[in-house]
Amino acid sequence: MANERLQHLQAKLQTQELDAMLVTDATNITYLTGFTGEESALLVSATHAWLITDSRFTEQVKVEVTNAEMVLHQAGVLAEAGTLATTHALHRIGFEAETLVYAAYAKLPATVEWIATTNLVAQLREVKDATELALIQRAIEIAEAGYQHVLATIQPGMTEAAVALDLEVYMRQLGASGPSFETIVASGARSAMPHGAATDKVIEAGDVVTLDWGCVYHGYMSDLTRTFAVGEPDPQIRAIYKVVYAANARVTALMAPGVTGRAINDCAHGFIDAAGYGQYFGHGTGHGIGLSIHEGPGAWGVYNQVGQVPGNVETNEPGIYLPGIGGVRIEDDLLITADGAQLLSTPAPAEILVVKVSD
Ligand SMILES: [Mn+2]
Repeated sequence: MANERLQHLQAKLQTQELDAMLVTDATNITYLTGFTGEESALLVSATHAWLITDSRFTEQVKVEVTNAEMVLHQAGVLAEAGTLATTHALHRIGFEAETLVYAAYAKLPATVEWIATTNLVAQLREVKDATELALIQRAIEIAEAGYQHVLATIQPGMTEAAVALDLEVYMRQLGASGPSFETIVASGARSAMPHGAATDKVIEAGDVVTLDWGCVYHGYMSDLTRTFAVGEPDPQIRAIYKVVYAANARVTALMAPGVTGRAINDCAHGFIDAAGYGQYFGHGTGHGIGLSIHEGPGAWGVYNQVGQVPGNVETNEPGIYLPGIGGVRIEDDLLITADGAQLLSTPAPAEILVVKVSD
């Protein structure tokens, strides 16, 4: 699998008129070689790949990497890339403009013509292969098992932070290496904060709870949101839940190859606008997931005119947030297929789920 990925990048070198590509983004290196260490670089020519690293990672490279030659640097990763370029007559080398910081750029050896490139590896990562899809699916299953555990245990008196910790421990027990981002548990009026990370606020009877969470499984991430209530919620919460549920369902029905990010975003925003809640839905409608929690085909903002393609894995996450009252968001993970989209997560209920408060 890793060899195929490397070949896809090598095919791009020709169209970019590059002799080689210097990959410094750690996640991109993982994608191309399987290497999970840090502070290393991957130099890829048309016919060869060198993983430039140091003695801390010698044994790890032997276990993880089969498609690149290990080179241990003495004077720094970038200096070593320059030495390899001279030895192998590589003159025009691309670097990753999004992630190479200026201080590193200033250290690139002057013996090479360095060409800024954008998204070369990121674009490859947008289309998931079978191995990746299986890992994402497992990351979703573990997250959903964690959610069932939360529903079975959450009660008034628990803090948001206690719920988050309990969820994260549960997911790790099932094989996750950790949460895919800081778990959001936003209860009561705090649920009107779209990214309200868990605090020491105590959950009370009648609180709506927005849980936005996911886990990492063998490097791959899930990202889900469910909104439920602990005891009977405010009627306005019940009402906006139905609107968000319908907006989410419309997006799922629309998602297919060729549909642009903008069209998807317009679908969710148009529906919520028409229901009268447009001013309470400020964020985009979704994003790609994979080795990163936010990746291509890009946040679905109004400027995204790129059509979806089969193999994209994306979130669908409309929401409505009423200041002082609370918010609702429903987020699913979907795979773009040949003729539509396949829901990878378990569908949310059409009416808000109410956890019974025990006596
Ligand atoms: Mn998300």
